[in-house]
Amino acid sequence: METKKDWYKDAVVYQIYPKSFCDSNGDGIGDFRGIISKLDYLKELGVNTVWISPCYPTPDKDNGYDISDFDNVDPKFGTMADFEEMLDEMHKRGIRLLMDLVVNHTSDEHEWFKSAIQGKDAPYRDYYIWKDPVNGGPPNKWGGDAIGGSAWIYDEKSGQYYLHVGFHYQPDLDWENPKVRDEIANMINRWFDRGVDGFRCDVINMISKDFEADHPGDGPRLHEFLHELHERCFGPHNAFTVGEVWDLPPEASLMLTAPEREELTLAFQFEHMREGREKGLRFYPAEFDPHKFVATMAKWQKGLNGKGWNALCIENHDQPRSIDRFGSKKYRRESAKLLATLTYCMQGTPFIYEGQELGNINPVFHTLEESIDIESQNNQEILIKKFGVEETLRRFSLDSRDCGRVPMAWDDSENGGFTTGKPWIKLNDFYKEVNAKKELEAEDGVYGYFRDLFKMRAGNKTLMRGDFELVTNEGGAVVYRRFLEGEKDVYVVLNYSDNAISIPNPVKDGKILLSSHKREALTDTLKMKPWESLVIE
Ligand code: TEU
Ligand code: CA
Repeated sequence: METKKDWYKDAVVYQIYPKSFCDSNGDGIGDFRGIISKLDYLKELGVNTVWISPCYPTPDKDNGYDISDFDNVDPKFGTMADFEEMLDEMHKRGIRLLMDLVVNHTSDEHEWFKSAIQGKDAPYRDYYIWKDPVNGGPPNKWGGDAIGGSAWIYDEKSGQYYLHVGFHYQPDLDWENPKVRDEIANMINRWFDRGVDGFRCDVINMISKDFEADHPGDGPRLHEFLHELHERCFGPHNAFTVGEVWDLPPEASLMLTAPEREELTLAFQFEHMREGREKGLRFYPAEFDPHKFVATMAKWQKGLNGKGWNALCIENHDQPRSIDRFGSKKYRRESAKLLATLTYCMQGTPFIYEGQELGNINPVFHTLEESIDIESQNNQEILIKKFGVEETLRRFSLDSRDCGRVPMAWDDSENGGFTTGKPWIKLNDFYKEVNAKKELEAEDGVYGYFRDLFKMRAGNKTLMRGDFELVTNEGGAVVYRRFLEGEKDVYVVLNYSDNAISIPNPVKDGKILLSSHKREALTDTLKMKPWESLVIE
């Protein structure tokens, strides 16, 4: 597909978690043919790019983020021919595809690791990170996935430790080894040869490590390794890449993404996702302050302005639903619309997670077994010890990664139209109220508002390229301005609260571009209903 440079600035990205999106063959697992059946639904929404979470062969301990073969697709999703048909059907609709690049580690069932663990001289041994014991124990104090555990696993056979900064079944690849870098670069180019358009890069700042540092990641050769990938893979294919990196300030993020760096195109910033959690910690809810949330997003708008580009994201497969965290279940549709208007009218590339366009909300975990994700399992014991089972279940229903992984509901039929079989994970308890059919039919449905928002946005140069200025951010009132030389200013006016409030109209003789409450006229003082959104120029 012909792609102009900087096409990422015009992208509207929709993340598909393939296991939970749409099952076409009744095995209870989403698949490529299921995705093909929903491409018109995505096109109509205004999506022109899809990020698909990993669909490579995997033992599925981390739902595909533990890869056992980089060069194939997992048979549960279909055949390579099905994948290629899906990609072709996307391209026919002007939809590009970003694959999930998970190359900091492999599954411990990857053939490389199965060989490496055979002994010090085994083939592929040096593809992984092995260290001798230090003072009879792990080489350093890095923590692993089990709370309080080590990131190092002792291998009796060789008397050495190997590293996993992720979960225990995800041994880290040794990027210091040029053979590893060759393997990965060649694999990436094989996916480009199949026609994919770019990659979301999983925990990519972990690929370089300083073993003396307190934490893994952001090591001394990170930029060198990324620049090498740009030279060998991303640049020649004019690819769109977005890095998953945590806890970087804007200036550090720019070191990864400023165009002149020739490393990544964008990097997710997750600082705003920490609001409403004690020290940003999952499962430890705290008072949510909407104005702090907005202020953090505004900080990133300023931080990257003119030098980089934001990835605008409030949901993904690791996060609970944004309405539960940052919105209001009492005002479900209104708050879904407000959060979308707040986020996607800012400067950057929108990323929507499957179901967000429906105003989806968290399921309820009634038993500990229902939340199957390893992060829930790893934290279960300590949470029960601290808070008991009931409170642990409440916290799972607030913040487990499974909150966003229960299947998409397409209608209110059995299994929400996701599958005719037994779904691999529980359904959302609310699928009869929140499903695509209902949202498409409702005159105030969330899907229609997202569609109108993206259409309005795509036709407005100020929103697509303009700069950002926060005007008001208190007492429930949020007002920001987008501005571009030679174009009309655009104002986003939001009532981010449960109360009716008045906000001075920032535009004289303005025109309504978008209204969550189908407002027809503007007045000097805008009497805003709870969670009402307005876009004016
Ligand atoms: O996520 C890494 C990561 O940052 C999250 O796991 C986060 O640390 C955690 O959810 C905070 O509570 C990526 C993938 O998005 C995730 O799904 C994988 O499990 C992980 O890497 C390992 O590949
Ligand atoms: Ca299936």
